[in-house]
Amino acid sequence: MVAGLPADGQKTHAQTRPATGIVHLGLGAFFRAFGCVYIADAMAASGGDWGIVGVSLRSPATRDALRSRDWSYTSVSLGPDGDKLRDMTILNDVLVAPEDPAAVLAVMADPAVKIITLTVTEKGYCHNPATGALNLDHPDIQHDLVHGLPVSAPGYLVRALAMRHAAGHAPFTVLTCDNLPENGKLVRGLVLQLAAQIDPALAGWITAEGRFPSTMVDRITPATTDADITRIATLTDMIDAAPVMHEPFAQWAVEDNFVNGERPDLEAAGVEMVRDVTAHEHMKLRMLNGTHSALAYTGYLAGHQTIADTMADPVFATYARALWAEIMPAVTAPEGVSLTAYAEALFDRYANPAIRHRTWQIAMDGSQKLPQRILGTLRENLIEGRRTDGLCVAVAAWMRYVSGTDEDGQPIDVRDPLANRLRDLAAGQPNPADVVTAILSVEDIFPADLADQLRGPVTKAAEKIWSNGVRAAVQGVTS
Ligand code: CS2
Repeated sequence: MVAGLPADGQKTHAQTRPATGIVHLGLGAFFRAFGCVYIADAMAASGGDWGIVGVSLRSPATRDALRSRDWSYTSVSLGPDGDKLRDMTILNDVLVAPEDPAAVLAVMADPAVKIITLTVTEKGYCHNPATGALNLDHPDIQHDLVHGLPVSAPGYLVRALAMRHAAGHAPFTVLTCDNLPENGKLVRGLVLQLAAQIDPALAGWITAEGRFPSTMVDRITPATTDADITRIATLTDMIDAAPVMHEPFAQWAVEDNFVNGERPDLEAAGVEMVRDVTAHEHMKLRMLNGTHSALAYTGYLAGHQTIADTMADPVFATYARALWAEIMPAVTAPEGVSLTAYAEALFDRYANPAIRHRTWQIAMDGSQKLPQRILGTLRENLIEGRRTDGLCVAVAAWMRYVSGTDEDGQPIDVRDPLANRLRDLAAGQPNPADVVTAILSVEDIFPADLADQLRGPVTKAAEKIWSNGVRAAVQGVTS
């Protein structure tokens, strides 16, 4: 078996590739398991030149892994009736931005490119998670304000739009696929804020001509492991260093608002094209991502490796149901959707034992995730006098998690842009109430009025966790 050479001697797919119409920023597993699949289906149904150039904004690892198969990779759906493998040939090239930022700008500025898709994770937008405004003090934004060759995602968008403006080309559509509330509106605001600092005329042009549809994206896609690579090699008799593993389920809702209406035939691939995606987004962020984060912090602290392991523990299965009961009153169902059925489906998706989605992976970047996943629901439930105990246990468990030591006294590898600050705030506090007060003072996460309201109930949950353990605290939450 030789890397890059299929055992049966098939040709690579260079000859059959569609021309590039999309540049994707942030080429992780998720977009390759999700957007690439939908876009390939759209082209299979209706044609079009929607090949994709992927860009990694930081590490060369994905590019290096994909290179040996000439950017093709296997997408593996892990269902109850076994694995379904599909060879994906939609990527035309993969660039690593820090190696050659000018090459990235050049392809983004190419008028044949109509859409820039993004999955750069919450922190990649360099915004303040509590307010949604661009963080002008962020080192990457500071850099991008003065240098023509950017480092941040907003920087790439603005500099490439400037090149298109200067050349008299239409702008591209910016299609963000990150789990942020009203993500299109958010990224539009960030791009306009940065553009206004660089060139007010550019900002005016983007305001008039730019399009930033919001989207709701959903497919559970754990990070690929070495064991996955070995297993897929055995199944295919071919070494693929970059397969993607995902659940069978996928849902994509997109606002139909593209520059000159130019886009793949997404409907043909099953995408819901809608006028306003807010209801879908809120439902997904609060009911899926909110409970995912809650189960990640509590499950991790209770010693569970994956979400499926966590759900196999009856105490946590009951907790998950209690969380959905708590969250549902703060969600307006999209037309034709039953929230109860949505929650039931989530239960089954989480319990899928073939999906090894590590609690540690989901626990990353909590400071960037909590506001839209959990705090919005809490705020509304507090105002309406509804239950908040399940989500307060989740917030307290996150505080315990970011303090950096687990319930056995072992260090936790906390990955979060605010990790050091949060750990220092927690360190040396004499009791859980003080940890809660210290962490609630971080206004990038907790606006002051919300912090005041949360202090009492989160302290109560923290006291339970610190004295009896997270399992007991979770057990105390019943719907
Ligand atoms: C997860 C998401 O890692 C996380 O924070 O909650 O990646 C989640 O799996 C997806 O949003 C599902 O669509």
